[in-house]
Amino acid sequence: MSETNTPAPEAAEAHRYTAAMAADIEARWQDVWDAQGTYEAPNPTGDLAGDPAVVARPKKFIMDMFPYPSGAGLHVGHPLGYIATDVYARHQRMTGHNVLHTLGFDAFGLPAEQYAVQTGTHPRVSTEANIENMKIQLRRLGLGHDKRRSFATIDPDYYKWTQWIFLQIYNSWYDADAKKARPIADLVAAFEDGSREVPGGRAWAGLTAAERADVLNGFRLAYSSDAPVNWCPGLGTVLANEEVTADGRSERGNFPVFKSKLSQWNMRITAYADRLLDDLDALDWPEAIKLQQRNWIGRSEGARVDFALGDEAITVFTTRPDTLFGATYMVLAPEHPLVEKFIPAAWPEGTHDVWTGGHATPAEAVTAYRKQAASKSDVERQAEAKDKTGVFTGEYAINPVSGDKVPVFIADYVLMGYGTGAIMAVPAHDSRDFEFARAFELPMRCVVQPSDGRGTDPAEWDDAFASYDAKLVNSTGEGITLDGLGVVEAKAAITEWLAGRGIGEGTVNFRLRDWLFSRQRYWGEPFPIVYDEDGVAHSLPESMLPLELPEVEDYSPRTFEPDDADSQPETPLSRKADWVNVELDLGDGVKSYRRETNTMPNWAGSCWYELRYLDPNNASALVDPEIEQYWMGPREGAPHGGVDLYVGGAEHAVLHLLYARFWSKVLFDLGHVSSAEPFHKLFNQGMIQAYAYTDERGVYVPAAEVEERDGAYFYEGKQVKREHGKMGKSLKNAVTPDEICEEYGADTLRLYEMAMGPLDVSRPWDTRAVVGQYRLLQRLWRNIVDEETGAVTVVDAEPAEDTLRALHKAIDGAGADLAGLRFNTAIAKITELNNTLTKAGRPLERSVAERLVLLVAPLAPHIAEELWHRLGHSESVVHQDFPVADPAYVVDETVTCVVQVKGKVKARLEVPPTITDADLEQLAVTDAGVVAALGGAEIRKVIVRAPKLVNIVI
Ligand code: ANZ
Repeated sequence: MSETNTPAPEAAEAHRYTAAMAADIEARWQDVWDAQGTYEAPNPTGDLAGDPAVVARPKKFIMDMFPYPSGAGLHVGHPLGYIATDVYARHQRMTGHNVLHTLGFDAFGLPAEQYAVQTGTHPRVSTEANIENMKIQLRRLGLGHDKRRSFATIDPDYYKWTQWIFLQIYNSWYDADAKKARPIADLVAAFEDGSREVPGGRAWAGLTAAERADVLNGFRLAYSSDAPVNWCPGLGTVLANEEVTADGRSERGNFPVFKSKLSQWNMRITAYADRLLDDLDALDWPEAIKLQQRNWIGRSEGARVDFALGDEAITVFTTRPDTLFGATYMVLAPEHPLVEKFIPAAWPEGTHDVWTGGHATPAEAVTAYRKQAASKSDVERQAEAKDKTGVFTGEYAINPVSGDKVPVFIADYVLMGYGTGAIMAVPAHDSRDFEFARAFELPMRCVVQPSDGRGTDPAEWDDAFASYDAKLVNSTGEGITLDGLGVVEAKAAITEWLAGRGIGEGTVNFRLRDWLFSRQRYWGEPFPIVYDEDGVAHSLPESMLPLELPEVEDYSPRTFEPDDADSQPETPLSRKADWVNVELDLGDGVKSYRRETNTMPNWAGSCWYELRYLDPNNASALVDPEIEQYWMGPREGAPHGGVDLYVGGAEHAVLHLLYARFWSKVLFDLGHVSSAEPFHKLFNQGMIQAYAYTDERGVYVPAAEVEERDGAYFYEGKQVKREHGKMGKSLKNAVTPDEICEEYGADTLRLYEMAMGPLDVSRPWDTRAVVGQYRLLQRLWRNIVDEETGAVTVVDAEPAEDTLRALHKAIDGAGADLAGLRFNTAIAKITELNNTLTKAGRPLERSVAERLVLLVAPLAPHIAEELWHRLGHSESVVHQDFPVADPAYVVDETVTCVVQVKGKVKARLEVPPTITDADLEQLAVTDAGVVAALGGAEIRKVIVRAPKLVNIVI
């Protein structure tokens, strides 16, 4: 590293591209762009309407996953995606598109609330300060955002519409016949006129208001339920499964956690399971993300089968009804409600010791086991490696096809929330059942002939035989045999047999659960819901939106004695009595109501933000339909519509991306938008990783102060160990974009981040490598500006052939790379061109210099704008046309093609190596020498072997 990057004081370098020069250029052009609204994208109508000629261009809506404005600000890992979309957006603008690119802030959330609890600062105050800070950091990067369209999800003008959408969802139901959401009023009308039966067969007219509300709650797409949740009195809040430890305590604080039935809001996303799955096919998303969504939705085709137990029937869900003859026992989820109904007073004669868990009676065993199971999360219960536990209920059911008596167990590997909460266990062919049967010494029966060479006695196996690719055996019963059938045929045959007897049917099951939508938090959107004196929920009319968050003194939920299981959460909003208790006229006179005091989860605001970018100031609709149609509507290649490019991290595969798809579909069904999908094309950028260093105690030391000597690393003179990790505060290895901008300028930072590797691959940050891109910009500058005088050195002359070849090759390659998000290879091609021009050692011709600047413009917009103006232009480089390659100069070599007539060589043609057969044939048959050789004879056949041979038969 011989070159220094601090500005040199000598006059000789006064016009050199240095960090100081970059800082000046960048600040200057950022001001000009803001003042001139350079990045403003016109809408076809409304307050952001603009130049119809621009609106008439093909549109491109390019988006980033918007940031949460954290107090720590940005490190260089954050803007990777923002720079990538910006480069892409700039290239699209230069290739004739009306480009919408902006960035807002996802600003509700826990960190601001926790900070408020600790410091007393209102979350709005700290969040807005963080947003301001982040805006300064982002502006410095020269991102071409339409700033008129930016907002934060905490703006009342924005969350008014989040609440409005909640009401749309609340006031609709899913019509399974029409396969779409419809207004709840349609359902009420159908109940009233009897065209649809009220559940339970009662007459609508005979129901009280509370009963009607209850019935409708069972249909609404946003509904309240008393689902058991993890209640932690010591923390005063409910917790997600992931926040509870294996022994049933809170991860934070180690307090006991209880399953408690609390009234919570839910979204009926399960109604859309099929459509969420089907519509994935037409989306241009990474396959890995589609797969994650498919697995999360988890569509399983199988059957329900009834097993008789006395007068009761236990219904199981199975994906393998073909293995019914192999079902040698049953398992119910510990919470299964049927269990109470049938447990006998005493263990039946001959009960195996290991089945009882050492308990004196089935009732005692069940109670003890339930308690143990309640303290585990679903994830833990299903963990593959876990030892299988369970206990016998003391009862037997009847296998409907073999007639065998099968013992009924409860065990925590069966979940209440999936299928029917009961399974038929087929230990020979299901690995979980196999392990359980081993542990409890239960019989196993092989009913699928193993195709891997092992025998049919499961007692000799090490694991279950689970393959689908085999034939059924041991499966003959009264009036049915499956023996010899393949799995697929056997499934169909047994399902039909069961259905014929009314003891089973084919069914589809989904893993997807409804979305728990309320939180006991302050810093979120209030629900536009009030309860009347009978506890019946009512929605607020649109005229009362936004329902703003009230000011409170205390932002934290109330906590209780840690073991006070009967306590109830007290949300921060519930303490604000004058806000909670209101007198309202909801259309039937002024009455007293109580407001809902939960708030929405932080996912709500990101479920629809793409729509608000389109029409951010619209006071009468979430978005004007014409504007929505223009930017988002269905089009060729995107049958469900959606954003043209959405870039963000792969960690959002199932939460945000699924929720946003769900809201889109509801809004689409209700006719508010023309797009049924929010994001047509998704791209996951890689992560910027960074080296971290630990001392001999394993403690992280500041990475910036570590020195390298001969491949070893030293901090304060002592050797430290280098490892690879995420960038951030905790590993003491964060590098801020501001530092890099300071040292080299934003254009260098942009180039470095884009040059590090393919966009979707994670890459290690290396501050010492940044200078490489800085030097590229310095050479670019030197190719156009005299460093001593500052004069532009270009000449008005025709470029030489070799220069044109280098130029057009770079234009061709880099242009395709920019359009294909291959920014690293685009930079490599531009670098090569710039080096070639430097080496030529002669002044650049103006036409070459200009095209070089245009090539660089999407990647390093500030220096490009400066050079463009110095080259004598007064218009911004941002809206210039991207150069177009002349194909004649793109192919660097030609190949010689021989043309034969009657087997004799009659011509040699110099052709591009990529010529097509058709073009080559055309060239050959019109070549003067060939025409002469043909002498007017009729051509019978032309054999073309492009690019080397043409053989003409006459
Ligand atoms: C018998 C059987 C035989 C099964 C066999 C599998 C293989 P997916 O594909 O994920 O939908 N199951 C059903 N309900 C369950 C619950 N509530 N908790 C835990 N396991 C449950 O899985 C469906 C299979 O998982 C079902 O098919 C059932 O086991 C089990 F050779 O039934 B199977």
